[in-house]
Amino acid sequence: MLKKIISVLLIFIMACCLVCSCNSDQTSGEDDLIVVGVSQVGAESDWRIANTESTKAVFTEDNGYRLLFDDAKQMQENQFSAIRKFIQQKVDYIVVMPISEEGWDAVLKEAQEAGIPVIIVDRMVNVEDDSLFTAHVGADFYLEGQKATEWMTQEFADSEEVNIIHIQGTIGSTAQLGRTQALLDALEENSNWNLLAQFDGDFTQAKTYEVISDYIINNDVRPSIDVVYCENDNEAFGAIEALEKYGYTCGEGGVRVISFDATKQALELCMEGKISLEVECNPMLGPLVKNVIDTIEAGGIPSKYQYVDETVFTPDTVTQEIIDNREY
Ligand code: GYE
Repeated sequence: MLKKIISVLLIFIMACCLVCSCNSDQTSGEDDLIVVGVSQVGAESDWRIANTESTKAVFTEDNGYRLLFDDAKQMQENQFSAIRKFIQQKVDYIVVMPISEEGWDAVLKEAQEAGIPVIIVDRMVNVEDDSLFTAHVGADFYLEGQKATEWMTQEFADSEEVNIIHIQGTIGSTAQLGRTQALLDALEENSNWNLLAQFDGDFTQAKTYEVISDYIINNDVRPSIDVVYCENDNEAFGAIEALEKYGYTCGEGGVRVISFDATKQALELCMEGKISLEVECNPMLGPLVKNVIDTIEAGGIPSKYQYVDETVFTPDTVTQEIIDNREY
């Protein structure tokens, strides 16, 4: 009888162990790695590619992590599905680079109920309850825009009129909202600035090339353009390509192209004088995100909002050394 009870108990214990190991799925497992699910925007720009590389470089097995990476291909619905899958997989942390600010309450609530800390990276989310995320690591996009408009104010201090074309980034993303708002505020303050046209360039070279080309072709009178305010470098590449194709020169004495990000390729164009102002936006956020997780793992509380320091470059200030040392 005793033998029978012991063997039944043994079978029961073995069955429990089996169930536990199946349930643990991607999480702790046998290897004790910290499992991080990352939902990335897409691969729309050089900035984004650098941001992805910076994230992948820190969350390695050698550093003690297992990375589950999902590329949302610029569709926020894909981000929601990826996050729901991470919750099912019982990851330890969720990292999200949100496409646009709106629509996050429900899915972040699900992560909170599952007890998984969420770290928002790069752009922000607009949620009713900010306990839905643990920390935000990114940039102050309005401040970036202000740096650009301050430069314009100085540069065009003696101009009677300033004709501006505005190429926006992905509509509803924090980077677009901040950079756009700074320009709109400056337009209010400078009555001699004219907004000739405003287009959605979706942060891509191809779309920007298309909208600027169409604008030039569809105008009966050749437009006189002083500034093209592009909300990222890939838009600036598309703008320069289109402007040059239709006979404009870019730089001093021609169209002043303003851009954000300051990637290596853009800094080269800045040194050549074709981009008149580069407002830096740092994509190398991986180490900061890792710090947030390491702080939590060590029992600490990371600071809720972390902004990176950023500078500006003009053809006069950018040097070959800066370009050579650029990681992205
Ligand atoms: O400027 C752009 C990218 O959100 C800061 O997204 C980011 C922006 C960046 O596609 O190049």
